[in-house]
Amino acid sequence: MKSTSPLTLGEFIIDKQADFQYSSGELSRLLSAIRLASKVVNQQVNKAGLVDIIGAMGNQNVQGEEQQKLDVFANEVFIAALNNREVVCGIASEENEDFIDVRTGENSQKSKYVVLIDPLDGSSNIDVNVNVGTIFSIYRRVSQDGPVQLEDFLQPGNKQVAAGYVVYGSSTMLVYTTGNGVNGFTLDPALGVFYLSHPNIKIPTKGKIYSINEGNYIKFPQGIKDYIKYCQEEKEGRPYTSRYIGSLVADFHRNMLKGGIYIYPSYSQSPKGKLRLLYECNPMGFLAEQAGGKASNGFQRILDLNPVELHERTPFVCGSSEMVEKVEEFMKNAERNEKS
Ligand code: AHM
Ligand code: MG
Repeated sequence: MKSTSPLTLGEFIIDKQADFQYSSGELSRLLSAIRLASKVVNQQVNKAGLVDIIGAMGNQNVQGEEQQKLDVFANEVFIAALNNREVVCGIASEENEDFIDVRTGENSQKSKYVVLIDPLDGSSNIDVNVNVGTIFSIYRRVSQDGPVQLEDFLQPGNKQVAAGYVVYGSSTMLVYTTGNGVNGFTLDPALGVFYLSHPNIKIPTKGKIYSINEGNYIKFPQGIKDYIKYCQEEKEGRPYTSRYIGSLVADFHRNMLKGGIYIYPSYSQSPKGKLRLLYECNPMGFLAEQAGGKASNGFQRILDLNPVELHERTPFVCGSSEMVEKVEEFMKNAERNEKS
């Protein structure tokens, strides 16, 4: 008799292992390590208001931004989980200046995978009890044996083997792809088990939500200003609804389920925007495409960009395919008008 009990993430990972030809189970073990680390971080995020773990530590991360205690904690937990279980040969984190060679044990020396993580994205939201998230991106190393090299991490997003995020929200979810669609799992906090709650997620081709920090309007490129005005016009099903949490994971998650667009454009002081290509945009871009959506820098597909440094930034437009195409149209028109 077929079981009617919900599928757990652990069971799902094992079931899907067969999708990979010649799979050694290494990717499954890697995903299991991420699952474990996310539960540990989830516990602390939930306790953020209770224990004295929040608040600025007084040091800054490599981007010169203030680091919160929970960022440090999440960073350590993810690195330790991946390292101790010997499931990767290298890790790069948004919180660390350099990548880490983790080939300490026999298995990690043999491992072919590297992981890039943003351990706690949207961390300025912690103090006010608003959603935060973890983002991860997995590649096969390109260098041969021996210590991992920078080139193992500087791969275009279209080479990702898997990517996903954890959203620590009103409930905690882990959403990931291995290139065969997107699946979402909700954590039962009493049992500490993730259950498959959102199988084969598809982002609607069109939506009614636009998510952008409109306070920076004056600094945006003309194409983005024009698109915002378009969203606000009373015409053909518009105006759209504006929703911006300021937590990429949460904004992306909502837009993926409901249909919408997330934009972090370039702005006058920062021609490459704010978000990091490797830790934020590539994994979200991979998920968006796997759910039937799109991700762009306004002109080009995010996943085709060739990274030149670990912490590089890029403008980011991501979500429902028709909405992303519309932004690209506005960007192209504005560029054409500026030239003429
Ligand atoms: P972080 O990695 O330092 O937390 O920054 C990334 C976050 C995103 O989650 C969010 O969408 C964006 O920064 C918000 O930035 P802003 O406050 O400039 O709108
Ligand atoms: Mg981040």
